Amino acid sequence: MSYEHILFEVRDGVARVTLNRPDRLNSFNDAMHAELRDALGHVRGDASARAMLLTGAGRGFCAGQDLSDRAVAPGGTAVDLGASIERNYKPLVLALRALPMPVVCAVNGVAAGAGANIALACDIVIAAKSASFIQAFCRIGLVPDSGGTFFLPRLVGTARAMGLALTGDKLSAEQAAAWGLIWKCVDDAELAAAADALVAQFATGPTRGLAAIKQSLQRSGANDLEAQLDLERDMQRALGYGDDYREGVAAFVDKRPPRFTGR
Ligand code: T3D
Repeated sequence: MSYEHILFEVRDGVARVTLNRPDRLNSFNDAMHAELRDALGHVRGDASARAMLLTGAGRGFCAGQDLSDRAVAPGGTAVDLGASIERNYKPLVLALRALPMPVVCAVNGVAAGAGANIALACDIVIAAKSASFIQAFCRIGLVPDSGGTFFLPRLVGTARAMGLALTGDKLSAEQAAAWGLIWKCVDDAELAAAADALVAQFATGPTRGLAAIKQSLQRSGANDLEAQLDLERDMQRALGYGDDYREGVAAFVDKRPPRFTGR
């Protein structure tokens, strides 16, 4: 499949996906969803990909659903938004969460509506100082989707989640970092280098171990302590038989940097 609305490459162990409809602030139409789904399928099936970077082209990260596809003439039939979620947004969020590698989101500008929550579905979010997060749904009579009602209260607590979702106020990247909504906020000029450094670190890291960290943290919200201790035991057992653990220990003992293969 050739891509028109995203840029995609896998290089040096890193899959790079750039949302690329800058004149529409990279808002989603069906075609961009289909391309992104296809690209994520490639990432999942490409053993050379050990980390992923998601970002946006131009001045915005993503403004959510392309609303020009949603205007209904008086008397016209409304679009079934549930079908849109089922076909596009839900599989996208689940695919990002399930990728067996760290997914870094570099938020280069405004992230609004589903754009904000797709960023939050990634494992690590770094944002440029000029970026912002807007739960824009309430402004058009909708509920936060793409996991917004799941991620927001878990990341920032109910009070802040309610405030963001009910007002649709713009949250600056600096405030988002201060609240713990995202990992880090950096100067605009430093965003690309900071994101590159992170994905390069992950792409040479113990991939199976990093994937297990991601999965175990994702599952901790639904588990009680004993179930989570069991999960940690099972993951540790599996990882303990892996090449990367052996290499990590050998490198420590030899006082040299490890050479992880991702196995
Ligand atoms: O529908 C379903 O399938 C259900 C799922 C829904 C998921 C959702 O995401 S619903 C929420 C949709 N998104 C929004 O409500 C956000 C709409 N956009 C904005 O509120 C503002 O654009 C921003 C706050 C994001 C940025 O504001 P600003 O002032 O920096 O830029 P702008 O001038 O508003 O936008 C620049 C251009 O992008 C502009 O086009 P123009 O005038 O230059 O030709 C604007 O129309 C376009 N644009 C921005 N967002 C969207 C968009 N075009 C289509 N859809 C958009 N979402």
